[in-house]
Amino acid sequence: MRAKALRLGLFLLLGGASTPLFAHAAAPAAAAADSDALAPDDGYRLWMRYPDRTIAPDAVTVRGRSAMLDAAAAELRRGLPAGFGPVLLATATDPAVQALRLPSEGPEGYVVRRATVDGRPTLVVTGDSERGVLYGAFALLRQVAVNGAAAPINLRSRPRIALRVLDHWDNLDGVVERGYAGKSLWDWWTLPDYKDPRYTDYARANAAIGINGAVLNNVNAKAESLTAPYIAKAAALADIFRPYGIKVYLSARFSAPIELGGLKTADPRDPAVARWWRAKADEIYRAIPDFGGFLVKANSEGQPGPRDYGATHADGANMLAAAVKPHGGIVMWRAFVYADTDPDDRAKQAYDEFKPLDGRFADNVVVQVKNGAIDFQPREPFHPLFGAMPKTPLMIEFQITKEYLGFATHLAYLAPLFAETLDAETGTAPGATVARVVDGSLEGHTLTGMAGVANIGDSRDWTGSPFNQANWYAFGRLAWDPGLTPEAIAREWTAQTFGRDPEVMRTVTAMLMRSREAVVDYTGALGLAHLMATGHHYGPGPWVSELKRPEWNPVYYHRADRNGIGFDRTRTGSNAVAQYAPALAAKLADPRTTPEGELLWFHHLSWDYRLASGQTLWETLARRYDRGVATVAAMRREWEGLRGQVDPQRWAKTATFLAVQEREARWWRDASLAYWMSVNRRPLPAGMAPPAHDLDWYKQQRFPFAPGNPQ
Ligand code: BDP
Repeated sequence: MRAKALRLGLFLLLGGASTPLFAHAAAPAAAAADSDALAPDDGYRLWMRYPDRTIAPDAVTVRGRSAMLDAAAAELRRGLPAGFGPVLLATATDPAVQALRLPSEGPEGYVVRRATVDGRPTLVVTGDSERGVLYGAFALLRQVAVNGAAAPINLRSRPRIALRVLDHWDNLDGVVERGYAGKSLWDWWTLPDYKDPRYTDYARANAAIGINGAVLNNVNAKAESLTAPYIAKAAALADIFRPYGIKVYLSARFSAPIELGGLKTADPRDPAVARWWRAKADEIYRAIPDFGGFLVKANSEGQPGPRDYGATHADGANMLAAAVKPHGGIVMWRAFVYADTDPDDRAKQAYDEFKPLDGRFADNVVVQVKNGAIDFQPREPFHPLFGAMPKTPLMIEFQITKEYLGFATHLAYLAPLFAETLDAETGTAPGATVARVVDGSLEGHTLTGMAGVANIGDSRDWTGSPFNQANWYAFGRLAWDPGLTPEAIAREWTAQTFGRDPEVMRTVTAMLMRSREAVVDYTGALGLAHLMATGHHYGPGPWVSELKRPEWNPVYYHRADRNGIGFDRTRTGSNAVAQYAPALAAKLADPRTTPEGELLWFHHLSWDYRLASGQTLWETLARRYDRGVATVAAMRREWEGLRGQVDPQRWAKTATFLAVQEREARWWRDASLAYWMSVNRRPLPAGMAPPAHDLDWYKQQRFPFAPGNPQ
């Protein structure tokens, strides 16, 4: 249903059914974008690969002056093809625009329409605010890149989610936790003096997809981020981002009053602690008047927090919220918690800790919940907190960087993963989906948000590979409108990134659309999770069993033995299913009514259990590994077929990475099968090739200095 309705929506959005035609003589020729589409391309321009011959500067007029309107106009002058125009940029308060009686799309929305202004046919880009105008300008550029300059233009849209935020897990020494695209984009050492032009390009790329916030530093935060020198550095970035509608936020280390303020405690109920944070917030707002607020990882994986003092997460969040409240700031408080002292199923712990706090958070706190209850795995059922805290705004957190889906080298388009969670029905009310919890429409919240852990670094193509750009892009587009389909987004991205050649479009979007499921298949299908190697998380490690905390070990998650495999989360096991709404819980309690892709997440089943297909669990699981490898091999062949149709630089990098992916998919397959066979003592299903090495060989693999794993 989503697919049909929304595809139509996109068609309309892109002007498919609009009547007025903005026809200009020179437009069709310019539609081909670059004159030299096959010139080597290092990927730096992302989805902003503008034509060589651009619009005459005076064909874009701006009414009103501000840095944001200037940024919007500059972008159009840089990106619209020669012959296009005239274009007028103005907010809805402008008398000429007012006279047109255009619809309002709210504080951040836009309208792009053809109209007669001062007797001349003009393309009007407008919105209630300058931010709307900015987004309208980028929407126009997208429309032209995707449909060509000659296509009809009649655009209007507004974001469904208020906070559309990238979380950078960037450390002050330049290492990016779970980053696979080089070092941090922020050169903290030369800031605030040197303002790398790249910071502006980062802001442009984000504005183009509607992202309006950036958390600059890692959730595993250092207190130093809150010292005067680092506040000045953050302020320099905020100044650069402001014209593009992006606010900066900082991750706050909860114990900073001790580390920086010399206090004896960080107890949120201690007045001296609250005073310290108020003074700190005042100091930040003096430097960054539109500072967004704090992101906090507390009492999670060793981070300090209110639980250290017997206070609750609400006590901690509310104390910080009070500090930023006078300035209009917010607190994004993460629900990613699991305690080393709690023997209960890790998947249950965040719910158990947070659900009782529903209704106890200040009105400028939003609780940030990962898409699933464990940790950004290739597939997880949606987090049971969605739907369980109706009185609390919940923002969703996705991981754009591919910590668990093959780092930067594997091609895995994540929009299907994001959409799968957003579309999931919570079962709390008819039509209740995770998207409707997140966009606030279900429970009447206006403080709404979507966060994505960024995959951006200082690598020339920003994300470590041309195809990883699609995940940054898709995150922004879904944060703007969680109803867009992954396929529609894939098509948009492909057109802007590789051009509109039909064969390239068809091949690339088909590759994108199958890629995530391939990763699920070759890393462990049917609801298996957390099977990766320790620490760096690179490659398979389903055998790992000796780590200190039980829930760090893959064996804790798969529970495979001679007879069966899977984590029993029904009443006979941890009963995590009971955290879902009753009807859904009942469905998940029975393997026959559990979605096959989540089967072993919820059930421990015999290797001989028969799936709906009639095949045994073991045979299905085993053959999925082959299917995953085969999909990657097919993607390689399809990409090979595009040789000469994509510029040589991006083509070669992608071809090499696909070869790496195929090799590593086989490695995952072989290592996993060798391990499962050592446990279940069953032969491989007929016709399947044996693993290339014995199990010990796979166990002995070591990868010192694998990226993304700060030491
Ligand atoms: C896990 C990462 C770890 C993060 C943690 C988090 O392995 O590096 O610090 O999530 O989200 O996925 O806090």
